[in-house]
Amino acid sequence: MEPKERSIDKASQEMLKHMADAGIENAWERLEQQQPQCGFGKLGICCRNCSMGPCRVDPFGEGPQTGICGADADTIAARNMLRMIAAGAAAHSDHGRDIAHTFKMVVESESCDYMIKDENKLKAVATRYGINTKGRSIKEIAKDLSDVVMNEFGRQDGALATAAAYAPKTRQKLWNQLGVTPRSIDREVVEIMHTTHMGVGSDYKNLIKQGVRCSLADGWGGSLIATELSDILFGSPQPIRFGANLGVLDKKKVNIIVHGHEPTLSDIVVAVSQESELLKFAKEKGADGINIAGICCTANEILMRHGIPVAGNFLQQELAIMTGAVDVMLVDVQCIMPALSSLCSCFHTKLITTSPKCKIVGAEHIEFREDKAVQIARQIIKTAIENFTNRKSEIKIPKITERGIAGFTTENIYYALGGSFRRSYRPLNDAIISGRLRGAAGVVGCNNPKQMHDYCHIEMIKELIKNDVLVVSTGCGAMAAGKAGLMRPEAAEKYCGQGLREICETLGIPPVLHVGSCVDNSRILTILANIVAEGGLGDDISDLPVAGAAPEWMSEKAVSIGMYFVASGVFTVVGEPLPVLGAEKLTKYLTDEIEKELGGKWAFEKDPVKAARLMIKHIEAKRDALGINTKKDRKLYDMEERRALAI
Ligand code: BF8
Ligand code: SF4
Repeated sequence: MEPKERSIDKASQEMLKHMADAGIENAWERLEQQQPQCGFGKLGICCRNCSMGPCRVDPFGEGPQTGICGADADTIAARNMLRMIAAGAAAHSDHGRDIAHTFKMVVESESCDYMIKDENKLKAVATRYGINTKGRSIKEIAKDLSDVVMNEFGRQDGALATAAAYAPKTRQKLWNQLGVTPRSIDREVVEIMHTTHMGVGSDYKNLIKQGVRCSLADGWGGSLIATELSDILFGSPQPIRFGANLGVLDKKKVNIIVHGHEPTLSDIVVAVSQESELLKFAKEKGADGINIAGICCTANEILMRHGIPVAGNFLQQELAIMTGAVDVMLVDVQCIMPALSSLCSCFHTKLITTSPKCKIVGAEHIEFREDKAVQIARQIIKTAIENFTNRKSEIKIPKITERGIAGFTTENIYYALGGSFRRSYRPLNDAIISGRLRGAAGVVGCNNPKQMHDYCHIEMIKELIKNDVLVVSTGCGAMAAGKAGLMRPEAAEKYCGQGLREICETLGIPPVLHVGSCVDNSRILTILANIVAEGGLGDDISDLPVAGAAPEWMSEKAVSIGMYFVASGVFTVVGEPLPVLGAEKLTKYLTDEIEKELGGKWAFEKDPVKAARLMIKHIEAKRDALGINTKKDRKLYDMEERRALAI
C-alpha cells in the first residue's frame, strides 16, 4: 500500500516512505500480516472465559449456536463487550486514582514537588461536593476534597458522589429508575469481571446494564476526577497557541518525546527541562537546547496547559522514532506500542518506561515516584542529553508543522463563546436556539490502521462544521484536527457554514475546540450539563441537539467512553463496528432499543461523511422536538456551491 493510502497526513506519508525504503515494518504492515483477521473475534462470538472452551458460535446458523455451557451469541458478545468496558474504565479511573494520590500527597505533606496551582478551581470543585469553603484555608478545603474523591474508588455504601455532584438532576433520576446509578468506581469494574465469569450473567440486557453502570463510573467518576484534580494541581488550561506534527522536532536540540497519558511526570519534565544547569549540560554536549514534544494524551495534557508542541497522534509513535532525532521516548501508560522497543534499537533512541504497570522488554526502566518527581525528571533529562551525542543515523524530520489554538475547558468556554463580559452559557444556548449554530458534536478518539490515518476525523469534522455544527474534540482526534489546520481561527472562513463562520469570526475562535485528553471527555459531559442547566434546550442531555463520534477508535477506553455518552443520552457513532455484529438481538438493542431507555444509542458507520450526516440528522430531529426548527432565514452554502456562485 502506498503511503498516500495509509495516511492523509503529509508528514506521516513522508516518514512512511522513509520506513519502506529502510525496510522497517510498522503497524500498517503488521495489520496486513494479520489478514484475514478472525471473523469470530470481529463478530464478538468467541468465548474463552472458562477451560471447557474456547467456544464459538457459528454466525451462519449452521454449526453450534451456543458454547459448551449453553451461552448463546448475545450472551457471549455482551460479556466480551463488558470486559472491554471494564478495561477501559479501569484505565481511565486508575489514571484518576494516581492523580488523586498525588493530590493527597500535596494535601498531607509540608513541601513536595507539586502544589495546588488553581485555588479557584479547588474551591469550585469542593463546593460541588458540598464542602464548606467559607473562611477556611486552602489546605483544609483540599483535605476534605481529597477524602471525598479517595472514597469514590472503594466506596462500600451509597452511590458515586461525583456523578451526583455533576450530572443533571433529570439524568440522575432516570439512572435511579433504571437501576444504573454507579455505586463506586472499583466496584463497577469488579462487578463486570464477576457477572461475566462463567455461569453468572447470561441475560444480555442485564449484562449491558452493568456495562452502563461501569461506564458511568468512568465518565462521571474516574475520568472526571482525573480532569478536575489535574486542573487543580497543574493549572486549568487557557486558550493557548501550539504547533503540531513531526516538524516540531528540532535537529539541533535534545528531543524528548513524552508519550502515554498521565500528566504527573510530563508536567514536571516540562518545568525541569528549562533549568539553567540542564541547558548548560545540553550545550556542553553540542545541543542548542532541550525540546519537549508529545505523543498521544500525555501530549494533550501538556499542550493544554503549557502549549508544548504535539509531535503526533497514536499512529505516529513509530514514525517519530524514524526521524532519528528522538533522544528519549519517555512513556508512562496506555496506547504505547510494544513495537517501539525493537524499533528504538535500530536507532540511538532510548525507550524509557516509568510506570510499574507498564514495563516493556528491551526498554530502560526508570521508575517514577511522585515524592521524588523533580529528581527523577532531572535524571531522565540528563540521560537524554547524554544520548544526544550517540545519534548515528541520518536525521530526517519532515518540515511540516501546523499551528492552532487549544486549551478550551468547561469553564473558559464561557469566555470563548460569550465574550469577556458575559460569564454564562447563554450566548451558546441562544446561538443554538436561533439556528445560527445547528448544534454541537464531540469528535474524539483514536487512530486505527484499518482506516486511513486521520482521514475519518478530518472528513467528518469538515462535514459537520460545513453544516454549522460546532465541534469539540479530544485525544488523537483533536491532534488530527490540529495537524489539519482546523484549530486555526481562519479555518472558519474556509470550511464553515455561514452561521458558525460568523460566530467564530466574531469571537476569534476556531470551529473545532480542543478540550484535552481522553479523560477530558468528562469536560464534554460537564459542558453538556451546563447547556442543560442554562435552559431553553430541554431538561436533559438527551434533549440537546448534539451527537458524538469516534470515527477511528481502537482502544477499549473508547468503548467505555461511547457507552457513557450513550448512557448520558447522546447519539454516538463509531467507525469500526463494536464487536457485537454476530449477536443479532444485542446489536439491535445497542443500536436501537436502548434509546427508549437511556435517550442515546450507538451507530456503526465507517464512511465519515455518512456518519456525519447521521449525526446532523439526529441534531435536526432534536431541534424539531424542541420546537426550535423554525424556517431557516438563510441558505447555507457549501464550498462547491460557493465556488459556483463566484463564477
Ligand atoms: O486516551 S485517543 S489512541 S491516545 S485511547 Fe490512545 Fe485512543 Fe489516542 Fe489517549 Ni484515547
Ligand atoms: Fe465456552 Fe461457556 Fe466456557 Fe465461554 S464460558 S468458554 S461459552 S463453556
